[in-house]
Amino acid sequence: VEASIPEPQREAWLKNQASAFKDKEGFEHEVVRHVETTLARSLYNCDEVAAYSATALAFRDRLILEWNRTQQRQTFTDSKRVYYLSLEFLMGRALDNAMLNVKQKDLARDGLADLGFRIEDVIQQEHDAALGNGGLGRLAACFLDSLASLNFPAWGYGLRYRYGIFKQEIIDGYQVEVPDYWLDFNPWEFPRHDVTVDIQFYGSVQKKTDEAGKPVFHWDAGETVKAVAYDVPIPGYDTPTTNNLRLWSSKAASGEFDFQKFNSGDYESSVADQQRAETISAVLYPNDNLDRGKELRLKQQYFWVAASLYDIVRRFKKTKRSWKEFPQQVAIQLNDTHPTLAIVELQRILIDLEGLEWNEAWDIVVNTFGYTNHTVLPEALEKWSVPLIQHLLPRHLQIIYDINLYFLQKVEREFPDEHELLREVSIIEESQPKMVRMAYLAIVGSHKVNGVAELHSDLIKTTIFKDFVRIFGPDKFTNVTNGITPRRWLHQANPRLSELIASKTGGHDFLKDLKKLNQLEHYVEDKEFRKEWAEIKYANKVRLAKHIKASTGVTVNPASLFDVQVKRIHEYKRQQMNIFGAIHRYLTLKDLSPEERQKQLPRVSIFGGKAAPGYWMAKQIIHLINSVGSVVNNDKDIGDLLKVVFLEDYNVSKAEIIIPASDLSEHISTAGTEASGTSNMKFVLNGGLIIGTCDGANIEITREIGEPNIFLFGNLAEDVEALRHDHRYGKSNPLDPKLVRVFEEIEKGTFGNPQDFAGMISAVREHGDYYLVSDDFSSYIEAHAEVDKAYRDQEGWITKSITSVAGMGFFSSDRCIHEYAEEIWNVEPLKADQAGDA
Ligand code: GPW
Repeated sequence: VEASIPEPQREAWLKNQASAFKDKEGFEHEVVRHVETTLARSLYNCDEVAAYSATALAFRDRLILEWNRTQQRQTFTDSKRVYYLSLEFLMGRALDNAMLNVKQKDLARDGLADLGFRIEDVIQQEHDAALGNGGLGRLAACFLDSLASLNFPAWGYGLRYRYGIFKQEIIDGYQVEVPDYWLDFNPWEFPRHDVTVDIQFYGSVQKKTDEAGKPVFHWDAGETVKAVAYDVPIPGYDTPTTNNLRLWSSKAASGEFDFQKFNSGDYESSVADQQRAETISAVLYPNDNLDRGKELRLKQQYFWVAASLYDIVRRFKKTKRSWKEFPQQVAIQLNDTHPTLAIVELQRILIDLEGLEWNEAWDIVVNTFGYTNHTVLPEALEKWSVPLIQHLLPRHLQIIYDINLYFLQKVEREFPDEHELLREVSIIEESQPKMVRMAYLAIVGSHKVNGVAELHSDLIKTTIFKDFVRIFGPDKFTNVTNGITPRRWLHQANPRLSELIASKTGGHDFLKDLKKLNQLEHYVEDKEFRKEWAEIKYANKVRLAKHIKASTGVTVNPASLFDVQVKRIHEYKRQQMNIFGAIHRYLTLKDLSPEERQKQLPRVSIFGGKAAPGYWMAKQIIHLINSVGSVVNNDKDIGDLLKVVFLEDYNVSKAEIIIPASDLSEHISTAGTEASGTSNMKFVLNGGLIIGTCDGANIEITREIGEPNIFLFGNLAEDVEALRHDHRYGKSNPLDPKLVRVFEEIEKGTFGNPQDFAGMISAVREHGDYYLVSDDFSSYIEAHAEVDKAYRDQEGWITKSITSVAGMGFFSSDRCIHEYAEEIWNVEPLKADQAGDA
């Protein structure tokens, strides 16, 4: 490529190559230049927003240079690329992360100070990029950080939603949803108006025959929409790699709008066409762990998958390789079943557009894809109705039927007498209407299927996918326990703790090799170290207390035990059990004499999380938490002994304040329901202890940090089925009197109109207690008593805290990415010299 450019031109280019700022002066120069030119402002009207904007632009310029070099190197080395397809990327803020990853934060702090700004205030001006719901979206973001930090040639593909997850406001104790329009000013994306793909929908399929008499299928589109690429640079930590996250935005294929219609006076429909196209990428669906089967969602999925595959195939074709080499060049990971249509789309490209034989194409497809499952909850398993797919994607439905036919033929050959089995494993559910089971399609079309924690991966093999283990053999199924990036979740969120750890483990290498944390074991008894450790936690609690005061008006004492549950509100995550427990604590305190009361340990119960707008029970839980808060927080008998706060609009940037400040966090899902959980890892990495059930990654955390350092309680996954059965047939144990009293107090109206909370109570008492709150309540309360006891022994608590952090090396997302690379993708990172160090 380079040789094709004439020498004098090359010289002119190289002489004028852009370069990144190298020192504080260079940085200040860039900031002032952006303020004065890009933003058209000056010294006299540069507020914090403008300072943020200019700083972001200065860093963006820097990233894009690295981005360009990275893309050139990856093309030049022609190595296999990983493509991570996810409908959600919950990135949070980018500036702080960019400054830390390129190791220029100190320089930026000094430079901004010279210009009259505090870096913390500047960082705070950024709007979160909140293109995700919860754990699944944040996992994708952590994986991008690790892929770049490990020098893997990797791309993320997603949708550029105009509206991310809604902003949550709490008004009179109720959740109110406000749209999150975040694109007003976003310096982190690069529109690529030249990178577009036309995406078809609807229409019909014509079957013809070619010269050789072979049938060929032609899909005549009923509607075409344009996908436009927006690229977001993803810098690695202390690496030359800056990878790409490509987000697709939809617009009308015919340009602005239909002038024909416009000129003939039909303004409205010409605008309507344009708006219909733009609607596809307009909003993120705000459901976590729930499939609602909406047509627009299916349109989003196909739009994104088709644009991404077109892009991937186009890149592959430039290498001029034969099709059978495709899986040696391309690995595509499906983040849950949301991108499963990619399997069908690639098969369609290969047989309909490229003319490959079915079997040859299917081998390529299966060897290209890997599928990650993130849930066993039946209501979250995606199914699309056959009539809907028939209408929207007629050719794809035919291909799905063919995939199913060949698959069922294989099953019939191998299990000739098991007629039930065919119905059980069919990709098509024979219901009314018929439904396409996307998880089954994803399994059949991938070479590896993984769960996200050991228990979860075992569960999928023995429950929802057990027949597929028999059909494909156990080797197709594997586990990759989730992880988190220590860069954002320790170094960025908790800089003082990161410095302290660095001072004892030989610098910041632990951020790239988290197993190095185990060296902290040598300092467990070190007095100075322990003191500093405790001081850092306290300072983080002071910071959170300020935030609580500012956002809720409640004053909390930082010397109290901070007990935190922040995550999406869901019955399976059991925030209702937590608030019932808090009520129990309140009633117990009220029972005591004033003298006895003063001997109790002060606590703050901190909640945060969004409820899906249509999830009535989740909203009721939020309302109860707020109602309990307004009673407890104003009770003179109680004072500092108990505060209950609900922090509004929990998101990534708030997590960065909350997580480092927790003493105890709650991961209390019904055993077997939380696939992994990842905030559990973040809390422990920041020196907080956890109270939790034997569920998801809690089990592996226990193994790594040791039983004495975690407060486990509750029934086991293996007992859940029998307990539910007992509830259904009225054979359960009577309710714990403590829980009875909590219910009575709610029903008396102590926390406002009992009618408002009747559903939560009857779910437990009358409707089968599906999430086993009554079965786990006693042991939950006992575990909290253990927590109180342990916290009173501050020295013992600090020992647990340090020992736990020392054991957390396993939970880096870098370890996950290595496992995916080795077991599923068969890719290697670029070596240091290839990656650009040379
Ligand atoms: F239902 N998860 C999530 F599996 O955050 F698709 N949203 C979702 O819609 C789903 C899963 C889905 C979460 C799991 O609940 C959590 O346990 C896990 O740690 C996380 O995905 C990442 O694997």
